Amino acid sequence: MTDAARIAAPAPDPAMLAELRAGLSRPQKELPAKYFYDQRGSELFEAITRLPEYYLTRTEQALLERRVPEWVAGLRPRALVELGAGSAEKTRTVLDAMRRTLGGGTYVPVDVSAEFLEDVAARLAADYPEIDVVPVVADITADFALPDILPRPTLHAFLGSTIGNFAPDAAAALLARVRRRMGEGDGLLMGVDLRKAPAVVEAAYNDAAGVTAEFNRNMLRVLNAVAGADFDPDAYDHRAFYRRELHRIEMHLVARAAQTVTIPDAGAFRLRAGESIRTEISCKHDRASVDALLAAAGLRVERWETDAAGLFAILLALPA
Ligand code: AVJ
Repeated sequence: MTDAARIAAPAPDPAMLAELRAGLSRPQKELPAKYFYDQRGSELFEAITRLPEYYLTRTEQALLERRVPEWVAGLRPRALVELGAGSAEKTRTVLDAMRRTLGGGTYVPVDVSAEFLEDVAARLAADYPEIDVVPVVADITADFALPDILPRPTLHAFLGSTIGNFAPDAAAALLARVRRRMGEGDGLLMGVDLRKAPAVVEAAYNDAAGVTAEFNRNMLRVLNAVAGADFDPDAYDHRAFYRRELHRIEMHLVARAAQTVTIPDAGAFRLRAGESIRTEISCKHDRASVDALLAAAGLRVERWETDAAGLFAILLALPA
């Protein structure tokens, strides 16, 4: 293949095709949440974070502003590795504290959305001349490489309740991979969405302006672009509902009429009218469930902070 042809039509990665085929072959069809985040998906998520119903981001931001200065002053990290960095707005609180404590450091934002990550990294590098910004494009659900020489102590950050996208076993496995990179003196800063009245959670994932619905449908556009699928995004309704027994909200795309979807080299998949594809789970936690996840990963809570209404928590974890 010539370089020009490769750029025009990148061959879909076989592992991606296998993952899509497996997900669409289950009784409850499902697709991995990471496919929300192309440039447009990352922008739609940013819009979600500003919605009145989406309490998560602003609550977490206030908690970070309240506690990160003292937590960073205690740990004195020389590097920050952020998993699923997104727009990195909240990260500024941590970078400000690093700058104040040690005068600089290294920032490694890790994200699946390459384009978006480049923009964010360039903006942060301009705003923080004393910080080395080293972006890494990677899927945090797989094992990925970090720069060889990371200054220590290193603070790992996993904010925004992204841990909620993983069911408990997968969440513990992901945290265990983070733990394996950590040594004595390193820390993990994490944000978790807490259990609360289901109506409050459901409102956050069913906003009145319909931004979450567009974000959900965007996954089908992403898969059309990266896997050559032929989804008709307008043929699906957004649905999000809380499952009390599993302490999680699920997002689905519901086919309005019967659909046949073809993904070259992965197969043809049929949906009945009313059948859904699950696109995301967002697990909600409490102190006990967080303690259990961390313990399974070889970590323990050192600091824990929640807002007065008990909506959200941030925590600093250390090797157990
Ligand atoms: C970025 C995974 C934390 O689960 O709340 C927002 C993504 N989905 N609205 C979440 C999301 C629907 C978000 N996370």
